[in-house]
Amino acid sequence: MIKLVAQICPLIVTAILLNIGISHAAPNKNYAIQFNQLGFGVNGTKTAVVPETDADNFSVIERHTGKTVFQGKLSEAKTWEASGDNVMLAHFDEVTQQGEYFIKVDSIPQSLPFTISDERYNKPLAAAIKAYFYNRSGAVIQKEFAGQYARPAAHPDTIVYVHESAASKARPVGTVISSPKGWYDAGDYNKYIVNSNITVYTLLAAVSEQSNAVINLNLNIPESGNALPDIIDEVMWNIDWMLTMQDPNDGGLYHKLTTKRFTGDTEMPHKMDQPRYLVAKSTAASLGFAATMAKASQILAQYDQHLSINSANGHSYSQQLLMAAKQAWQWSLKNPAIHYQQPSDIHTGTYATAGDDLKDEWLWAAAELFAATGDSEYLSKVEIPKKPRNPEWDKVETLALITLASHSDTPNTIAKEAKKQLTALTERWIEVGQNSAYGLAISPNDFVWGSNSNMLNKAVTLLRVNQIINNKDKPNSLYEKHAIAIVDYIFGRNPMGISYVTGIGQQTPMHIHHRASMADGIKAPIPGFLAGGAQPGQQDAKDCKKQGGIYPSKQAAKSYLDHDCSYASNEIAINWNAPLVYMLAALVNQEN
Ligand SMILES: [Ca+2]
Ligand SMILES: [Ca+2]
Repeated sequence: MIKLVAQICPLIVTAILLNIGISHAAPNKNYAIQFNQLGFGVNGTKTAVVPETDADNFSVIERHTGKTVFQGKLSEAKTWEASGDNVMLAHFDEVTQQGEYFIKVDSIPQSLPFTISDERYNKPLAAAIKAYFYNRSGAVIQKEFAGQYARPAAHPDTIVYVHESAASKARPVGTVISSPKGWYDAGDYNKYIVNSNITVYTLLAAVSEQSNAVINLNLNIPESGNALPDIIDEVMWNIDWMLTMQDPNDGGLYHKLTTKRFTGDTEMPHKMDQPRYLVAKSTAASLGFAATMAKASQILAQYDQHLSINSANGHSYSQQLLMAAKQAWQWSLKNPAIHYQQPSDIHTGTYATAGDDLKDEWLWAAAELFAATGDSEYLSKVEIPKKPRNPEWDKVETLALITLASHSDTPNTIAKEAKKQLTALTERWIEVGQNSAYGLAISPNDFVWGSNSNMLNKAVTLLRVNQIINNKDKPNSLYEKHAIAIVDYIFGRNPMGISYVTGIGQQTPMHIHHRASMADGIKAPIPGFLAGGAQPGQQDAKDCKKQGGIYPSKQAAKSYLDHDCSYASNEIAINWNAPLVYMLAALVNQEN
């Protein structure tokens, strides 16, 4: 991350609309009627956004017969603060016949076609997980698994140098360490622990909470056909690397493994050979690692029979993870507030928590270690925050609250307060959604760097909190409605009229800021990546202008540029794809 700073043969129709790798045009402003480009589930909510018009009604028309199958009244026009647009909503839940349709409103060009069908999300889910495979460091990306995106192995990281900022008695400056595997963090080729923590954690939450959708998925990766679910194989590619980032001498975590500068803007990874360094230990990296490995130890325990045993002490893989978590916690107790500070000769991403009291990281590690061990000592100093926030790499208290509220052994007073705060947080979002012109629980201030992921984290949180505070058999439909509406936003119900995931949808990003996609000479970007999304900072606007990339608007929800110059709106990142995976898995479970 550069942030320094039909009854008409529905299967065929679906196959056409979901086809990965067909050529896509750039977003077309003529598609004024916006909706989820993957279509709608047979029994699901169906909403389209229509620009303000004098017309009162809209029609849903069957594409192949031209027959009007439904007529409805448009909602009253309202302004969406995030885009400045006046829009009306068209609801057509009543249309439940599988098929291909379009929407017609007088005086507005007819909409793109869409399908009504189930099983819309199976292929997108597999693609969103497979994206991690393409970002593997140290792996040959073979043709049989990657087709045209095959490439040689790169960044083996078997020779990595201890940077001055990370030097210790046992590992002085220049000590050579082997730190292989892991995923490239984003559009760049570096690897960062803080961002790996929330990414792995979120993917593991999907494995445990949406298991039916992901456990049997064949991702067509080298480990397909072994004894482990492919999603576990993929996540372990990064966990194995993360374990090498822990100093065995004291349990602390190095913050990152990077070159000194961002390199190779338009070079394939295997052309890069600049030296790489382990840089500075930090408390945020160590506590987040403790939380993530404690979670991983619980979820991977059921697979221990297929995983390696430590020959020195006989510990199973999951026991090794828990030990690593405890050692990171112990290091943090001795080093409670070491914020990452960028050394003067290092210029890669910071993931710095300066100005952050790390209370949320402490809470997260405590909650997960308690859940993994049952040892209430971890909760002795726990304070439940009054204003929990939407999860992000540097805001993790809500993840802790969900664990504390759902664990059966959590002391009553803590569980009760956690539930109370989670309820207050999510009810505020639902209120926004109920009053929104777009029908979305999205506020203008959600348009931060990586806004698409920010919104998907809201959706994930809505579903997870719904499971906790509402009866599992009778979930609160507003929680589900607004979680799903956010997925609609991602796939096209947005002012850009774009499906923000590469290769998935009818109008998709073609020029993501992702080095391999930029350098491989292939027109279509590597599929399954979520673009960062609109955000009004437009930090790259000057540089992009020189390259012919002009933002269409200063409005928050339109501050998106499908140009590879746009690291501020069109980069990809491992933590951004993770809540996408979670939501797609949840929807696969719902529709299949
Ligand atoms: Ca497998
Ligand atoms: Ca924090």
